[in-house]
Amino acid sequence: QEEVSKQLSPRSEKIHAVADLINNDSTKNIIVLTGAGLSTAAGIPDFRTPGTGLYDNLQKYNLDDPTDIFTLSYFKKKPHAFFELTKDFISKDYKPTASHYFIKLLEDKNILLRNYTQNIDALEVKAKISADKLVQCHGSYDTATCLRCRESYKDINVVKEHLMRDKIDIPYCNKKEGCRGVIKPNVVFFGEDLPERFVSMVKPDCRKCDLMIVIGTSLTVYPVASIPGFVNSDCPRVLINMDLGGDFTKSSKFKNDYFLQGDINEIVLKMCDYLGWTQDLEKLIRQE
Ligand code: CNA
Repeated sequence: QEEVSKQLSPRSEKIHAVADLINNDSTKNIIVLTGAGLSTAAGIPDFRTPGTGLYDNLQKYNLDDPTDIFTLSYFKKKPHAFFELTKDFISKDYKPTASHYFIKLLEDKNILLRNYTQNIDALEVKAKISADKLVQCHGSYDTATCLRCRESYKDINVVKEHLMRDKIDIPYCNKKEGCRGVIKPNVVFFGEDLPERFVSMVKPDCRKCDLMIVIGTSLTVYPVASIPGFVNSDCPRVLINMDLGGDFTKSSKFKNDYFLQGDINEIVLKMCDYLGWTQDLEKLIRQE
């Protein structure tokens, strides 16, 4: 904490210092690691913000622990809670935030190596970040798998149709005679393996990374929370978040850490203003 705060001069100076790093000619391979905080401005609650976070608002499900709702053993016994939450989520048309488009802008400027996202809302896809530039570390709702026969459902509408009925109808598999396994969207639950794409890409990407920008995550869910620690020790790292988290607090190895504390969109818009990117950003937003 002390080490990080030493670098913290008045906020706009810090924002400008980070913007200068982004704009530096030698910066060519930026990794942006994102979490649920990126999408709160779109109206999607995160997990852990006291009061508004999902973990403080699951009373109706009578869970022993709020993480049960994303735990495989619980889901196998009681899939209703997760599907009710999913129904609520898929019935709304959430829009990407300005900060999602900022990541797209980094791609357009040819300096985005990759966006590793923990989010399952696919707002990165809506913001048109290319599939090649995106790693959805915790999966997505786009596809689903039968938990019994492991057959893949490439069309998530099979699940959606069941959920959108008046009373939630659990989607059961009919690919093989008599299977009747529950069809689970391919979002990664606690204790499940992360997608192969994450496993194979994360370390090589981090070796190439020359600027790590972490946005809107408490850095508590592993292995993703380890990503900022995989970059070379001379790589500058930036955390844009309400609170400090992960190894940004006790970074002995990393000497170039920046903590931009505050509201994500506010900070990103100030950064774009300083970079002279505001018009480009607005153009992307308008193209929505
Ligand atoms: P988290 O633990 O809830 O942390 C979110 C962080 O963002 C917290 O530190 C907040 O203080 C911070 N934050 C929230 N809003 C803002 C804001 N406007 N400005 C600045 N900071 C803000 O969530 P993590 O992403 O760290 O946890 C990983 C989980 C959350 C992943 O498995 C996700 O799948 C899961 N999740 C995803 C979504 C989504 O897809 N939108 C929503 C809720 C949870």
